[in-house]
Amino acid sequence: MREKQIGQYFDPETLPFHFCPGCGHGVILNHINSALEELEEDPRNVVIVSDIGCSGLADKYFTTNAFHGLHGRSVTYATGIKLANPDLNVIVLMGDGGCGIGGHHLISAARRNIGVTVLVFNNLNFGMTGGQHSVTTPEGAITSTTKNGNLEYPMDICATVSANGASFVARSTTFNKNLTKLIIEGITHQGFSLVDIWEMCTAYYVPNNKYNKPKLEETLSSLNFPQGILRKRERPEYSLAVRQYASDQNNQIPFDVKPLGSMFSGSLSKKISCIFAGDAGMRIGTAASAFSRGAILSGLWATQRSDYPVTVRSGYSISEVILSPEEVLFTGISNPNLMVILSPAGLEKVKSQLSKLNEEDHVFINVELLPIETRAKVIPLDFRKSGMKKEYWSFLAIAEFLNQKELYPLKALIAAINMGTPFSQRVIQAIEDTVKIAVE
Ligand SMILES: Cc1ncc(C[n+]2csc(CCOP(=O)(O)OP(=O)(O)O)c2C)c(N)n1
Ligand code: SF4
Ligand SMILES: [Mg+2]
Repeated sequence: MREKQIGQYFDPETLPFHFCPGCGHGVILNHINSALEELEEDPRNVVIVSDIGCSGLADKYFTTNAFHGLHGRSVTYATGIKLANPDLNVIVLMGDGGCGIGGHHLISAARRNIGVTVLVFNNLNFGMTGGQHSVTTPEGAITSTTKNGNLEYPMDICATVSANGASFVARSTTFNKNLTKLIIEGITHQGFSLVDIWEMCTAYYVPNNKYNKPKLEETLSSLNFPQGILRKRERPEYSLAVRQYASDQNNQIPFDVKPLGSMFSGSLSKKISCIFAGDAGMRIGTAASAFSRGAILSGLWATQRSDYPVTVRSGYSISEVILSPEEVLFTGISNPNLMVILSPAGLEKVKSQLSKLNEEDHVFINVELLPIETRAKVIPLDFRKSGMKKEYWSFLAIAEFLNQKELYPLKALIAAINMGTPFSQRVIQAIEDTVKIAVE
């Protein structure tokens, strides 16, 4: 483990790097830290978007905002974040593997000239998964997937984004003393900026190729890949251009999210954790969203997490909702208080949670799924009485629940439903009237 430099942007509790000894990733992180310190950026204004791989472990060392998603997609998340709030300083940390897997995202970001900074941790192989060759592995290089030497020509990341409109492009190695300065230039540039940083994977690429600093420099010059600032030009930055366009058209920006106001008053005094379980196509997620929005409109806090199999139109659909009079800082549910179960697939998926419920908790369940074993109060619901299609059952169940438990007014749920996809008046009326579906 390397000694880690402690700065304003690293966790003050000294979290040591978990990279292999001599790995270039730590060197780059220290330069990023120095760059942010020199810029005196407010950490709350910085978002580090990390990719996957050893380089993807980097965000946890920073005391900034962070987003960690799928391999190769970091640039897409960064684009969304910057579009939503152009004032944020969005920095993507991705490996050469991520550049290959998400190559087209990189090109699109460059074309758009979205104002994010991409720092490529280019160690010429997939470090985390065992040193396989990547898009930047030089010809002839030995990796675990090119035992007799790589036959492919390496991708020139800088030339690729440059040719596609990037407005700041630079290349460096971790041995460059001025790397901090280069990163600062990238961060302060208004449009899309990328710094391709060549470095050492001491676990795989270095031993496989008897690699060292002179060899790295030699590779760069034999490929005719220059170092330093390779492109700097002015082009309209995308998130600002979108806003300019919208204002010229007298339009609202579609992704300018406005917070929901508080129009009703809720009577919830402590946190309640709810699980909705049904089939795909039963609008479980939509109903859970309306339930959450209704709570927010009633002055409460709400979080929602959804789960469904890869197949969107078949199998289970689950939504977990937490409502609270106070801010919810953890969105997971270990012990639910309320379960709404509508279908066999939904029941199968959440069955193990039933034993965690206590006497004061509730299960609102399709009567056809009984019997179940639980200590909670079971309220059987007979949806056949409503004459409504399955896709509206979860709304009816929520209305019934609100009617019995009075967490917040039914009017708030209706207002929340009306904010989403319009329903037929008949359905709204059924929810409003809380069609009696509970079995007496
Ligand atoms: C879509 C996808 N494909 C493959 C993987 C498996 N995977 C995890 S890390 C990794 C290699 C990462 O290499 P790189 O981006 O160069 O980062 P490094 O580990 O070298 O820092 C791969 C292929 C994955 N997580 N997701
Ligand atoms: S496997 Fe390679 S990239 Fe990963 S920490 Fe070790 S040296 Fe660094
Ligand atoms: Mg790599």
